[in-house]
Amino acid sequence: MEFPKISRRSFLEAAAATGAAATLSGTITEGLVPAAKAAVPDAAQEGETKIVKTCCRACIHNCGVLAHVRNGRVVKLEGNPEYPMSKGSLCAKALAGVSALYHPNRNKYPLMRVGKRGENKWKRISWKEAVDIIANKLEEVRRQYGAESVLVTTGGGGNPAFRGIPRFCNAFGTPNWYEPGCAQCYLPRTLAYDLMYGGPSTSIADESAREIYNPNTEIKTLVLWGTDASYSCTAGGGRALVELRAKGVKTISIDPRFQPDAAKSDIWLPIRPGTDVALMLCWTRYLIEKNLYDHEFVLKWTNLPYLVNAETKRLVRANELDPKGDAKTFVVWDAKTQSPKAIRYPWDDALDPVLDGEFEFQGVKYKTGFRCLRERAEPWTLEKGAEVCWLDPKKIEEAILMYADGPAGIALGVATDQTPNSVQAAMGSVILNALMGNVERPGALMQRNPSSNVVPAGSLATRCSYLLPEGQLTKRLGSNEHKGLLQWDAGQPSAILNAILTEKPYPLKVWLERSGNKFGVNGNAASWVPALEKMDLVVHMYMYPTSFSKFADILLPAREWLETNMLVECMNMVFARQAVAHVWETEDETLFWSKLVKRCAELGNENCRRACDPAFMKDDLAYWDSMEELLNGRLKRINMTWKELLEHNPVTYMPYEKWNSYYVYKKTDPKTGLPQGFRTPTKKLELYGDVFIELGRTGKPYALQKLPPVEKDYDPLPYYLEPAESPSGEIAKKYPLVLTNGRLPMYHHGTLRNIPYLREIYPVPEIWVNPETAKNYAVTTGDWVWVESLRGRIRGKVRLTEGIPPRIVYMERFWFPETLDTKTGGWQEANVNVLSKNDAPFNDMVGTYTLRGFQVQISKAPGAPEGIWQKPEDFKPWLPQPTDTTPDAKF
Ligand SMILES: Nc1nc2c(c(=O)[nH]1)N[C@H]1C(S)=C(S)[C@@H](COP(=O)(O)OP(=O)(O)OC[C@H]3O[C@@H](n4cnc5c(=O)[nH]c(N)nc54)[C@H](O)[C@@H]3O)O[C@H]1N2
Ligand SMILES: Nc1nc2c(c(=O)[nH]1)N[C@H]1C(S)=C(S)[C@@H](COP(=O)(O)OP(=O)(O)OC[C@H]3O[C@@H](n4cnc5c(=O)[nH]c(N)nc54)[C@H](O)[C@@H]3O)O[C@H]1N2
Ligand code: SF4
Ligand SMILES: [Mo]
Repeated sequence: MEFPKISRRSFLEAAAATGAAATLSGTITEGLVPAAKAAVPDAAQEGETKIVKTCCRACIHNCGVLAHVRNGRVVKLEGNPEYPMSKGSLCAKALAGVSALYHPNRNKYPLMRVGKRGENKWKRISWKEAVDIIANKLEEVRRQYGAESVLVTTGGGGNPAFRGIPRFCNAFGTPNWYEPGCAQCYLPRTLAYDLMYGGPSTSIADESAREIYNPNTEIKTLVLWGTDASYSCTAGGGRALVELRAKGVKTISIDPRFQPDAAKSDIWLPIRPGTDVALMLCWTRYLIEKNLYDHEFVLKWTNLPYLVNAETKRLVRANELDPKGDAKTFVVWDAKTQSPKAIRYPWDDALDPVLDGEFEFQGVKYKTGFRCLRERAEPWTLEKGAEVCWLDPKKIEEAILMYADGPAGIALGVATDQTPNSVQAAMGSVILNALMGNVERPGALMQRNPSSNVVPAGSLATRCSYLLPEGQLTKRLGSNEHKGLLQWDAGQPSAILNAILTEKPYPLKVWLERSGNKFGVNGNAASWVPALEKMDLVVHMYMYPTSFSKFADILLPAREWLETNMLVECMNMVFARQAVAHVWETEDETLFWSKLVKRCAELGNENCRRACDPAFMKDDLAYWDSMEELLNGRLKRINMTWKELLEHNPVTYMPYEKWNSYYVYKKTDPKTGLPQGFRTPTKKLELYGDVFIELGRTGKPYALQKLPPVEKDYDPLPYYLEPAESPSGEIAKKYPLVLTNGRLPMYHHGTLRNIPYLREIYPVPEIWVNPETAKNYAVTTGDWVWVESLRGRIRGKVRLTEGIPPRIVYMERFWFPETLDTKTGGWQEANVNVLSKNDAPFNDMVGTYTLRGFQVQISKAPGAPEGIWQKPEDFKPWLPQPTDTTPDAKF
């Protein structure tokens, strides 16, 4: 097996030969962005070097950084050893920060289109003008078509102030925003863990999974289920895994791709993409059948002994047995009296609850939650699991037995979020963690920790959901059917797309987008082109022009992470990400949304006026004059100001021992004198998901108003859904291979393809093909092939490897910023999202579509796409350049 070879020497030699200091030619986007003006001399060699503590944001983590600054320019980056997760490590994406900051193709000033759309003719405008023009248009369409005709979008992973978008929408009055992650990333897991547990999910890459960073952890086995932390959380989780393995912790990798964490694992299960829930049900069945589960924990701390009405599928409550009974008390089957009995929380020694049973009482049929789960898992023998998942039954069994030897934990990654079976996989992982009692004990991944609350869910301020005007919630596109979206206040991309195209149930007129290249990250990217063309106004806020900018009417220059001030909470500490430099007229987007709310208020938007009113908003204000005002407001929670934080950066807000608390559910609730339990309706783990039925019928616990019920109740237990395009279906005759994707360590989603050093490591997207598969197509390593799905055709460069099983191929998203000047703008040539699918079936609860696990065919292509750069010297025009430093913009 071969992996990409990393050699920097060839590039450096090439750069030296041509003169490492870049020229000022603006060849790539000439016209789109004015050429750079060399107002500041390039990094002077003399002068004192200051070291400034800040935090990285080249991916969704925030690893601590020490920035070396000389004569006002960042000249070097290294890791800050104080950051408890990365401990001084940085990955290639972070080190690219200098190249990104001083990239010649930054968006430098607010620009307004003067030619036709896509003609690439712009005039420079001020920030004040930009805000004024946008606010006027917003108010115009709000009056004419309603606030819901405004769509706002952002990036999921990369956006450091993620909640700024829903906050803006709630203040302005539109229910319609989306980001391409959400139901395709993280929401399925946040939803299942929140409803079933009341705590965070167990992911390493997008949640903290703090137990893996505990130097004294008791964990014995770690299951990496659809996650490759060494690629997706390189400097933090990837680094921690190295230490854990060195200490003897066993790891299991469930992943079709032989990535570094699979290579280092004790057991690798190369699962068929999109079949994870089948494997989870198979594990569940085995643990129950072989009596390996933690009987005591399941009986006392999950809702599985509670009775379910076999007809309504709802948990039985005490007031159903006896009108005087309490609606918040649940019912068990008592073996002593052979009758249903209300059981007081947390336990009643007078009763002898049956865990697994089916009963009839006064003409009503009941089953315990446990019986319902057992029946659901019943068909999933090792053999059946192996057949569906393309695995070896003996290997599956070996993996289950290794997992059963705890304390252990299942870290569920994003892979399962990218098929319509998404929430069910997250439910399955809660069940598997809980069946083994791997909850809040030392060594478990399911843990709850205190928080300073300075950055609610990683963002600088809350979503202010209560601001959305009455009646607007039911207009949110997609979230009436998929009520799990309410947890994030988000709409569903396909429903939004459909509304734009059909103008039903209403038209959308303005699109404000503040991330990179939506064509790189949205499913079935090409389907968005006609939607963009229908818009009256498109605003794109980003650090660089991308393929999306070609459709924009206004371009706004966003700051790179080295230019922003932000609060970062990591375990029991708060760090400051502080601006180390500032180039051109880039601005912090948080402030932009704030100023837009203010301007709309001035133009007569009553809702925006409320959002700016301190008397109404108290300490949840949606408008700030400066970033410092906002940061100071948040820092009140730890009695600090931004200036003070910078002096002490970082601060420890709680001693580690106190923060690192186990068994939170056993702590006494001062109000009741009883153990506080889990944050669920039963205070037990809701492994029988009555909560999901309630969500579908009412929108509870997320909707702030009662919503009409979904057509069909959500299923309270995980079920397996065969991929919509199945290799055993008709479609496989023409498209016989299953395509999937997964992270690359040198890029973050659509970003960083414009960084010379990173493109040298990985210049073009590889398609991994098993040698056995390759025989059918007569292709070998280095050949270019066409990759085609029902939705389109792209090219990829073959890597023959046994690191992907036969009948499966692997490829990542890719676009070529060097071809921005061409008609396509670089997104159509080699981007798996040209192939992926954004129509039904969707996940019932959150609306997930299919990004992984769909059918393709390959055939030999004549060569590489035209005009793309592949050789190190090609990337020369992107070397860091002298830049203009402009004072903060005036809105
Ligand atoms: N086929 C396929 N498609 C996928 C995925 C997949 O695995 N396969 N993954 C999905 C997932 S999990 C996700 S989360 C999405 C991600 O897709 P996106 O959410 O679009 O990607 P991000 O990179 O998170 O986009 C956010 C962008 O914001 C930029 N940014 C950072 N800071 C700032 C700032 O201060 N201001 C502005 N304006 N921009 C800033 C980042 O550089 C980044 O480019 O893609 C999804 N799409
Ligand atoms: N370098 C880098 N780091 C990132 C990001 C990035 O774009 N680049 N994005 C960030 C974001 S937003 C997210 S959500 C996280 C995601 O972080 P992870 O959850 O670790 O995500 P991936 O690497 O996308 O997917 C994990 C693995 O799933 C495998 N896989 C593919 N299909 C299947 C399947 O059907 N079943 C199973 N079990 N496995 C499958 C892939 O081969 C891949 O190795 O990473 C974050 N960190
Ligand atoms: S993993 Fe890499 S890119 Fe992500 S925050 Fe850490 S150093 Fe930066
Ligand atoms: Mo994500």
